Amino acid sequence: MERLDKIEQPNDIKQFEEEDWEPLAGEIRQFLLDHVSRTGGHLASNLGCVELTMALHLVLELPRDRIIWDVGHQCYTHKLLTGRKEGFDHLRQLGGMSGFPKRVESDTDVFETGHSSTSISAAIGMAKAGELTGTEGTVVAVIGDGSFTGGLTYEALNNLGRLKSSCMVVLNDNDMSIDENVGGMSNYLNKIRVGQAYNGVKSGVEKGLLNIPGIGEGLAKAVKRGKDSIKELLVPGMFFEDLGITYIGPIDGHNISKMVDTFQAAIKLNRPVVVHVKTQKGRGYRYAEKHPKYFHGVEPFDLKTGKVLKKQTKMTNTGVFGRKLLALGEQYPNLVAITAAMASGTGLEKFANVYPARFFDVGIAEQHAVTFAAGLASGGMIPVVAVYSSFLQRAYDQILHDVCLQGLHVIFAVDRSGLVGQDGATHQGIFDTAYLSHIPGLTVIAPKNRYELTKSMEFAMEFQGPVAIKYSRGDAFYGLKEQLAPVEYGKSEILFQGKRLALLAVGNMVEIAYEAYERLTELGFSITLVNARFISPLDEEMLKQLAREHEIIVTLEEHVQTGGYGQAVSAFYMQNGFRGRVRNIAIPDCFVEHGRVDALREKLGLNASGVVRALLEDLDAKEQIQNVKIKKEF
Ligand SMILES: Cc1ncc(C[n+]2csc(CCOP(=O)(O)OP(=O)(O)O)c2C)c(N)n1
Repeated sequence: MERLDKIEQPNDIKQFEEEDWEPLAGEIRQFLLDHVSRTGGHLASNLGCVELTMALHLVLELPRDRIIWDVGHQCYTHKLLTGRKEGFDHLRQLGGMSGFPKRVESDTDVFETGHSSTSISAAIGMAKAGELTGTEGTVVAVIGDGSFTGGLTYEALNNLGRLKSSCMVVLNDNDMSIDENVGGMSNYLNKIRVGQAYNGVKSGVEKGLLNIPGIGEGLAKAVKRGKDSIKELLVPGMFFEDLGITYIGPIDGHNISKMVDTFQAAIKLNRPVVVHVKTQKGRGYRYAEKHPKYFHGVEPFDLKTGKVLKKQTKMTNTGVFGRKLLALGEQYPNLVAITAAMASGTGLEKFANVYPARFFDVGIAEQHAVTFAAGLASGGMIPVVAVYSSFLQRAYDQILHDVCLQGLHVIFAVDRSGLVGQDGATHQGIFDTAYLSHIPGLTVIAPKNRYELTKSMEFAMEFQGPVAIKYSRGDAFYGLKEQLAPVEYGKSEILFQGKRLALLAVGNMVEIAYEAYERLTELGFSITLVNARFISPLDEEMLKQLAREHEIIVTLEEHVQTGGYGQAVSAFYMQNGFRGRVRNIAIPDCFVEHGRVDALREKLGLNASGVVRALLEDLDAKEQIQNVKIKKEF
């Protein structure tokens, strides 16, 4: 890696002559493949934007100029070009380098992202702040065509045309979201790319803009006037032009010199510009080119075969959900399924194949997905909205105002609830109880294992009102199969009856609680173990019963403390005069960084050892605590 090794800090790329650019791109690709195949991470998107990132780094002066990476999963080359090569050895591991832009890592990571479609809004804000404070520097938003389906993008474009701030939006169009990209805008971009007629016009427009030195506002206007005289449908990027944003493109996103020229010219315009760049997802690695979906985010894999090293032996919760939904689809002809660009991630692919007319991928548009579901429910359908917990955050008002206020029968399948691991703070699903459980009329269920997940889905289909079912990432829990009380509205489940201490666990934490229960039983303690199951409404009857029979109540959940199940239980006991002790084991109110879930749990005291220690403290079992310390691991 003779060239890449010479890059130690931002702007070092500028030392290379044009003939070195392509070989450097090759070295970067090789580096990414070597490392991501070992650590796992986002691969296909990063392979696709190597040249694009290089061109930006060649044109811009960092950190004076600022790049905002939409979603941020494609920032690996940016990290390499800003001197963070070593960080790739511990990419996405606890304490290691993040897979997303992080301000603490570098002053060239100017804005943190993870959820899509935020970059243009943030870029306009930065550009405006620059104008107001007299701070120099170009602001660039890099956004993919998938992220371009998110509503915030249009709010931003609408505002950009009006504010007229100098801001360059690079539309990185690889014709893919994670799955195939969908929707009218995707079709529109596609037409620009492939239409013969457009290309003729395009080259004229490009020449006009790019080949005349010192292009100014006047020229841009002249070009636009020229375009206005051509039928709108024949002009590339008319949509943007009409919003007051200059459109340039599409250009080849693997041709570095072309991009360098274009970016330079676009920046000189000193006004809002969209540069439409066409790239290939997975470029340079044949398996990723062929299966960009699979290589969007991957676990460690064998470079030679492209096969993931760790075999999935058990079914995931997502798989259980997907399979059950398929069965319910047959039983309920009015069941419809909705995803916001995560058909494979949420396990809806099977349903989509069998019931294409009842499946809707709305793009990265969680807010629309929820209100669209509200409309479907009003029209007599039973919509199931399958969304990751952290992405559903942005649809809070739609859940409250459009679904729950009207008591509509919409089912929210809240996937990736709890810690998700290596994607880090933006993706951890640790706020959902807080943003869901206080909404009047919304029933919130957290099933303990795979069997209960399917039973909860059956319950939700029959329940006349909004229901959210939350379940975690990764392997489904197969244990406690025999303990399966029928899912009854608002009822928790007492799994084992003991005395003195009752442990109430939520969802995926029942597995951990069960492990802790078994350890304590081995140590001679008899405690009560409860599966909370319903987070909202609380099972007040059961809480009262537990209070009569126990001195200590402990709640356990993979969720932040504030707004969690534990806090609701504590509040209930306080208001009802419980004289015993209540302890909440939860995540402190903080953002949880990246790392493997087991490592994060250990750190947060949310694994079986941590829970046992906490319970022994509550039981005042000093001697055993010593043992736990010495043994460390159970
Ligand atoms: C609000 C939100 N919903 C869903 C996602 C999950 N997600 C991550 S990347 C991605 C696809 C983005 O596609 P695109 O912007 O075209 O980038 P590409 O990966 O193709 O380069 C999706 C849906 C997200 N990050 N944020």
